[in-house]
Amino acid sequence: MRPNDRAGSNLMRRQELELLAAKIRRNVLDICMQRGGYAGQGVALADIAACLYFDELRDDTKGWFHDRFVLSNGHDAIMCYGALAEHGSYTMEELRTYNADGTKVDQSPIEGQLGFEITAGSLGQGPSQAAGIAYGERLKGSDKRVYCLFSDGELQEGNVWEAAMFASHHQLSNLVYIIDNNDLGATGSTTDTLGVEPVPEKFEAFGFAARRINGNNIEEILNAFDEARQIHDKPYVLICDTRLFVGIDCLRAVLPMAHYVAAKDADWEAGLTEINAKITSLTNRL
Ligand SMILES: Cc1ncc(C[n+]2csc(CCOP(=O)(O)OP(=O)(O)O)c2C)c(N)n1
Ligand SMILES: [Mg+2]
Repeated sequence: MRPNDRAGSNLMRRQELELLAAKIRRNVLDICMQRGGYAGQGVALADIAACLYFDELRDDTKGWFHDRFVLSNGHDAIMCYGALAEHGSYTMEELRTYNADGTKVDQSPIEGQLGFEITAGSLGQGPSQAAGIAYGERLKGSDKRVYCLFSDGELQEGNVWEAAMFASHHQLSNLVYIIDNNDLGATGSTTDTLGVEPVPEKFEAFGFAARRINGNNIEEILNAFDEARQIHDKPYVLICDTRLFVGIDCLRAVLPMAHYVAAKDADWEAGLTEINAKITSLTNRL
């Protein structure tokens, strides 16, 4: 699907994406309830994933994407798995081996695994690699756009700021950084451990066009991607404010706001019941 090519109104486009986001949330729970995983991030990022995979990234002729997506914070692979299941490039059966011994569905993916451009897990690497890829695409004269998701925890890594300097110096307008700005790192709030704010102003000072949005508002996400495509002389950064488990209220109410959450079977079941009801009501609305 190409951006803005969808038949129907903007309202229809938004409603379809809301349904896809709900299905991604369901897939994330289904995958994580087997033996744990980064469900809080996957659920929170579902709206961004729906807009990215099903609206913004253009298709190629082989059933894959023309544009390139670089995941930097490997643990957010769960968001990609949830979306790629809807895309049809992974089956749920395969994905349910996530986090199992010997699985090919790693919690932090490796380069070459379907859907993943780089080996992620050592944080802070994606923004530089994505900037290099964007620079390379431009040297080749290609029109491919490069999108890189990384986290507020990664903003604490110096490498990210070297990449920002490089991207801006080379006016890489084919590069879009997407930041999961959830005020959370490995051991607690980034505000408390090593503050990263004000994020937009910092990137603007490095020469980026920056937009801060609610990462769970589909309209705001689509508008930002539209805006990014209109900019031709600098890279773009989309700062998405999110919080773990947004979109599944019962899990938000009972689970701790922590980098890795161990939920009980009853929590997973309650989350699935809530999201399945939402999927039914969003389907009926279309
Ligand atoms: C280079 C590097 N340093 C430290 C770590 C250990 N680590 C794993 S997760 C994490 C916190 C990451 O913050 P963020 O990605 O914002 O976490 P989230 O909000 O998704 O829970 C850290 C420091 C790492 N993986 N890589
Ligand atoms: Mg974080």
